[in-house]
Amino acid sequence: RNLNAWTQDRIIKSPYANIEIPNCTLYDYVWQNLDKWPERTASVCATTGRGYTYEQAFKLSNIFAANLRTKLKLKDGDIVAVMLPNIPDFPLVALGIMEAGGVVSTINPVYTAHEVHLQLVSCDAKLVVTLPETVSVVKDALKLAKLNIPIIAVRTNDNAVPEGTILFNELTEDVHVDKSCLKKVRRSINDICFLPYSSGTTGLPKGVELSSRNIIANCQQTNEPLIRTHNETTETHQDAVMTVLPLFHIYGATVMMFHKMSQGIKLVTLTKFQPEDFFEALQKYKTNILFVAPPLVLMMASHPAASPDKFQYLEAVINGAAPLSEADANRFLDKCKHKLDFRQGYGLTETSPVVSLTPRGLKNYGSVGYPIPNTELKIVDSGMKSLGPNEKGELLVKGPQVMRGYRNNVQANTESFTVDGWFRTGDIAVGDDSGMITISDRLKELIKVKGYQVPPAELEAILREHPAITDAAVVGVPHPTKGESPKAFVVLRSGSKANVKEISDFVSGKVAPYKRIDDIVFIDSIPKSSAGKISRRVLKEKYCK
Ligand code: 4UV
Repeated sequence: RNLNAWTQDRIIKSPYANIEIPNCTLYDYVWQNLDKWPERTASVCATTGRGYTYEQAFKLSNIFAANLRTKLKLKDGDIVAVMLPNIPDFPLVALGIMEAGGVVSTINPVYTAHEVHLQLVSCDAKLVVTLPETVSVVKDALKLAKLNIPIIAVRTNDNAVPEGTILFNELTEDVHVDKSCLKKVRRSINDICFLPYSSGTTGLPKGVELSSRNIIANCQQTNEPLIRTHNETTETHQDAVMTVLPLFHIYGATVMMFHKMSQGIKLVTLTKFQPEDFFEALQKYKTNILFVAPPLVLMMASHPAASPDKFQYLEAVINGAAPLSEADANRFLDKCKHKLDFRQGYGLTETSPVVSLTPRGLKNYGSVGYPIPNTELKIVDSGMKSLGPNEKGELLVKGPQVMRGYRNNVQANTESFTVDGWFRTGDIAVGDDSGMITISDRLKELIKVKGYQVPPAELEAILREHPAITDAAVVGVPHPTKGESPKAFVVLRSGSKANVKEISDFVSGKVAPYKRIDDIVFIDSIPKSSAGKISRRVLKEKYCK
């Protein structure tokens, strides 16, 4: 490993040798080794034990793809919204859509109709896949969006299926479907296959255009022997990864699903998070790899049911999605009676997601490690001048995992990339002499609650819809278990009366539970820059100390 990471131009090079990116679609990449492990479990539900072997998953997903083309007339490049929790069918749905030439746009299954409709309109979805339990939310969203597109329901139990939906299970069981239609699919490595949503540095959530090349590159980059977190699947060994973090988020999708399936690993899916079920499943399925976000680390360190035996099979635990303190990492590690490979990854939806990862054995838990192969970093000041070792500034990234751009958003793309092609992360970082990165702050507006994105602009738009409110601003404030929580500042229309509860309920009716605002302060005016931008720093300094 080359630790002379800094170049004369103050670019931090990856210490690892470059990797090759195979020229294929993500769909082909994930299934490329299928014949090595057809009988191994691909995915299994942690609570019911329902699941699929690799061969079953491939076959059913393939039939689903053919039905999407023939019965539902899906065309190359069509967007399919997937609003599902972690279920063993998730990879069959996602890969089937890709095989049929479609693009998967994932939606958080706890979203309200208001949130779902915004994404359906923005991505111009041609189909929605969801659970029977969330069909009514999707129907309400379609009404709000004035859209009339088919809904496919994935049945996971004996519950009734709402009217007007197509059963996923029927689309995977029709073995007589003509598969020749799949030969007509024309998707290449540079076409988008995945369209998750992220607010980026500012504004509302935007579609992040990820190509097969972006995601395949990220899988290959994290296969590097010094940083990989998995073992090889062999005749006698199969790793099991616990997918407790959501598969709709890029961390779950690439790191836990696409990458791990390309390596023949078992996905243990947890649909509904209950600490006791989670601990039991860790032990029952002998889960040896676990990806976490800071609130989960805190919970594992402190929950009464978290006895050391629950963690006995864990070999690698990787934290990402939000900052974790060394003290919290150690609190969890003290609970485990055996030696664990504890790592920290850093990345963004826009970078497929992994940018950096700590190498095996590195005990600096506050750091996010070195840039992964084929990745270059730069740290710049506010005037975009490159900084050197031990100087704090905004982190910029170049690499094959960086998105093509935000969908239909020239302005956001111009703001997010420098003229010479560096992607601006909006995070404040520092690199030491060896090129090891520590994330120290966030420059961008984004709030992260339990690792989930909460874009202030989205909450501000909702607050401004309230009849008693003329102006509003939202900032993130530190929270002991969630990492951050949103705090709102509102200016009431003169003569109007509205109390904290009324406003809080108004917002809660439109957003997912983790975006709710309980902390509301009434002020006379929102401080703004001369260009009319909200001065969030001023609000934080004045009211959040
Ligand atoms: O777009 P997003 O919601 O994406 C993520 C990605 C999480 C990842 C990525 C690669 C990994 O290997 C992994 O373990 C987890 O969350 O949010 C992107 C923003 O989240 C913050 C940072 O502000 C990003 O711009 N963030 C992500 N990872 C870290 C982090 C981290 N390890 N430490 C501090 N902040």
